[in-house]
Amino acid sequence: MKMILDTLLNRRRFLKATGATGAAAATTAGVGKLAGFTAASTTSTHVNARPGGETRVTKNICHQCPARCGINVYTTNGRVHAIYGDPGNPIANGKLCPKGHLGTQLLYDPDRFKGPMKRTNPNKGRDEDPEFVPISWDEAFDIVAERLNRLRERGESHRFAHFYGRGWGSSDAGLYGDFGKLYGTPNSAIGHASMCAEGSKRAKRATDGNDSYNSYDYRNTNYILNFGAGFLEAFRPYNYLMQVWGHMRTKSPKTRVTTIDVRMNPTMAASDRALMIKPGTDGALALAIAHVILTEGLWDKEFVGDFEDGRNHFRTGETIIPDAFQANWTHGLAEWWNGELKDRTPEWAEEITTIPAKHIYTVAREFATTRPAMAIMERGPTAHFNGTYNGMAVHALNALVGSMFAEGGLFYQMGPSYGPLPVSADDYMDDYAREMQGKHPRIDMAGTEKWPMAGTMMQECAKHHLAGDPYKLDTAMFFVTNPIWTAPDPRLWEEALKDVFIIDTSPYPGETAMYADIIMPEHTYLERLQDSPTYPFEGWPMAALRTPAVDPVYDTKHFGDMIIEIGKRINSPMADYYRELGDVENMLRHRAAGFANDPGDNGVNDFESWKEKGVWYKKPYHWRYWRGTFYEWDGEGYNIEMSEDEVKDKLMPTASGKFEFKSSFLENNANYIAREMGIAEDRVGLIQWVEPRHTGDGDLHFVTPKTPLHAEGRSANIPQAQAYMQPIVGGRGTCYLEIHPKTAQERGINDGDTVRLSAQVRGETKSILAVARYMPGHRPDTLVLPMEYGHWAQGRWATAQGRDMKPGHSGDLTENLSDPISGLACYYTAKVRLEKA
Ligand SMILES: Nc1nc2c(c(=O)[nH]1)N[C@H]1C(S)=C(S)[C@@H](COP(=O)(O)OP(=O)(O)OC[C@H]3O[C@@H](n4cnc5c(=O)[nH]c(N)nc54)[C@H](O)[C@@H]3O)O[C@H]1N2
Ligand SMILES: Nc1nc2c(c(=O)[nH]1)N[C@H]1C(S)=C(S)[C@@H](COP(=O)(O)OP(=O)(O)OC[C@H]3O[C@@H](n4cnc5c(=O)[nH]c(N)nc54)[C@H](O)[C@@H]3O)O[C@H]1N2
Ligand code: SF4
Ligand SMILES: [Mo]
Repeated sequence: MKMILDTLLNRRRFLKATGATGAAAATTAGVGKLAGFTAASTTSTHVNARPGGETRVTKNICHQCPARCGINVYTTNGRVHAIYGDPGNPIANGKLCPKGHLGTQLLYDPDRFKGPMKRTNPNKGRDEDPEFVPISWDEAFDIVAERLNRLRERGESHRFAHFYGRGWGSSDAGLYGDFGKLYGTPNSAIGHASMCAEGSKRAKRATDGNDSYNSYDYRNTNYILNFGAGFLEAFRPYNYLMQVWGHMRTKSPKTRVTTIDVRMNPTMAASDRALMIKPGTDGALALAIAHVILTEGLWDKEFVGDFEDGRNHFRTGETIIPDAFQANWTHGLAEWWNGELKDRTPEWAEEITTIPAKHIYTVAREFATTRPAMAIMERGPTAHFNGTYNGMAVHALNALVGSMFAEGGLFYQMGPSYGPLPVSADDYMDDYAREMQGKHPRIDMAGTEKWPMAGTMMQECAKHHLAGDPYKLDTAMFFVTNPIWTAPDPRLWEEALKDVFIIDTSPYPGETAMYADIIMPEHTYLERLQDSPTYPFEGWPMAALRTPAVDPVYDTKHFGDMIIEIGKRINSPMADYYRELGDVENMLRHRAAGFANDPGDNGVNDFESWKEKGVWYKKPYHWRYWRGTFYEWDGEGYNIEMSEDEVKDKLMPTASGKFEFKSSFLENNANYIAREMGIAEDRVGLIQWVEPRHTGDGDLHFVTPKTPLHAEGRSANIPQAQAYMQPIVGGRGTCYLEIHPKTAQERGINDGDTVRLSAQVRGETKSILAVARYMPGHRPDTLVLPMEYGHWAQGRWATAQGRDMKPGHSGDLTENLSDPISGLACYYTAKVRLEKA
């Protein structure tokens, strides 16, 4: 295997594509760029003799995680040599996380693709050399367009799919919807959200009506109850969270933090209280906390409502008379109490979560009496079969303490004042495109009776393709996603993608690229022009812009321009649409035109000033809840009192217009939930305890968290990132399986031993190897292996078996099971067996 990879990486692609063979010499563009690059390096030798040669600073956005920090990129004589946080960017504030600086390694990664290529070996597999040969961009676009035109002629355009992951903004992922509509496929695009963090979004959709992650007013909060969010290593925006952590922990009063996790991560180590929970049981804990808040009369009466007689009638085990409770901004509390919560005592929760009841009482009282307080969560509680219900129970705590839209509480992110595009896709639809609308389901079946509440189900696509149900894919184009490695049970994807024509746009030789028929390498983020409205942050709108720091190092293109170029070649009116759209820069100029009427706080009012400052933003947030009433900003203060209808329309778009403890969203799908989750139909709306379903058939829980140097699946080929991968246990240049010493010793495993982890996947035993590292801080029943490892492609450092053994890929032990409601893949729900190898 290693030999084949070396061959792949070093001989064929590099030598050919860099122009060392005759074939490459034909691709003039590639060679030209490369020659330019070499010349620049030569010049820099000359310039080095004059210290302080020309340095240019360009504004960009880091692409290594969804935080989207604004960066200043320092380029001297055509070479990027430094990246710092942009002091003018409100997320970065001049700072970066440890990964931000490593952008130069991604730009100058020696394993990058040097230009477009096509596959000449028809056989696909881990051990097959794709035998790529360089082609021109025109040839690449023509090959793809010809396929797409042929599909359209045959009435099979739905068999083309776009897959994407970390794409942002109107200039790349934003192009998908119109492409699908004009071309005639429901599969533009299948996003990776169901393999990421969709659970917390759906929990919010089901309770407060917003299908979104929250924005948070951390600066003003006094208590954080953190359910399984890696606040100091992953949760977004990571860099900013570290900054605001400093503020929260030094202000007066100091923000108290209680962390609920299954292992001693940096966040838990830095918190005031640690609750070491059994995986998949956060819902039980949150319900018990709610139970204490109600029985002890600690809820926020102005937000939630109160008993008519002003007395507290919530008593453990006793129902209340529904009419006796007068709800205010909430819906269904009496039914929730009577149907679920009255029995959910801390003593009950102790049995399920293993957290002592007395700690649950303490935390519940602390949380409810230290205001403002918020309960936050991410993949910990949600990447399980019961994830949406767990998440709803956590989010309900925010309603109980009156934190929705309150100072020191939670909001929803506003969008930027973008201008419209110069053309509207609706004007370019032909009869065929109209006919295709709604004709076929998506290949992932999201939004159908199979997954009615899921927005996307990428992890299902391989299975569906193999079964030909709902149909077989013909052609697929990938953009910053690599499910053949990152999906649960990725080997199924290796099977599935063998007979699909694959177009990969990765600049790097990842696993998808090894299966690709056409390589259309994208610019890295330091080489491209791209917009990005902020990921949910403090609520007020913000949109950053990335500008190229250097000319493209190789013969690459912007993904948005690839879509436009393909669109222009489709035999339909859509070709005209894309000709009118022009290119990415033209689109962004139209977007920026919207700033003229709404200049940013930093003066940004057009494309040029956006480019210069790198970010447009406009404070403050427009809405605020204060002691029973919602207010809207009038330009000077939160002075406009909102009606119930306005609150429903703008802030809590549920059926009731209130925060729902009894979810109408779930009740609308009662039949499905009852069938899939075994819950009585008349109970599905209640926030409730649902047993997790663990996969793998082992005896030890298995989690694969993100570490600070970890950039999803993308940092594995950065040796500098690998060098500090596990700050707590000292994983250097490798990655250890973190294991409680007691658990290890019971199995005769010493610190440093090689171990075998096994799990049942699709009825078969699958195993990976890893090196054990004692970690007494973790739960003894839980094994921890960060997911970055076990690549079989992606570059020389990602695959090399260095000094220490690199572990296998955690995904190989992860069954493809999803939360039926959110569709989120249950990455944290496997149970595995462990033995000395
Ligand atoms: N450094 C870094 N930051 C990132 C990323 C990255 O790759 N690197 N990726 C970004 C992406 S794509 C995402 S989706 C987010 C994810 O952000 P998070 O969800 O915050 O990160 P994770 O590490 O997936 O999971 C958080 C924690 O859940 C814990 N956990 C597992 N099971 C349970 C459980 O049952 N209950 C509880 N309470 N905890 C549990 C894990 O031990 C882990 O500490 O991070 C983003 N930020
Ligand atoms: N076992 C296990 N698996 C997991 C998780 C887990 O906890 N455990 N976590 C999951 C989570 S939260 C997420 S978000 C997913 C992420 O999984 P994916 O969506 O697959 O994303 P990545 O692995 O980060 O990157 C995918 C590809 O993008 C390519 N790429 C990098 N930069 C660029 C670029 O600038 N342009 C283009 N076009 N391509 C680029 C890379 O080469 C890589 O092949 O993984 C999930 N997978
Ligand atoms: S938190 Fe780090 S990796 Fe994420 S965008 Fe910011 S600097 Fe980049
Ligand atoms: Mo993610």
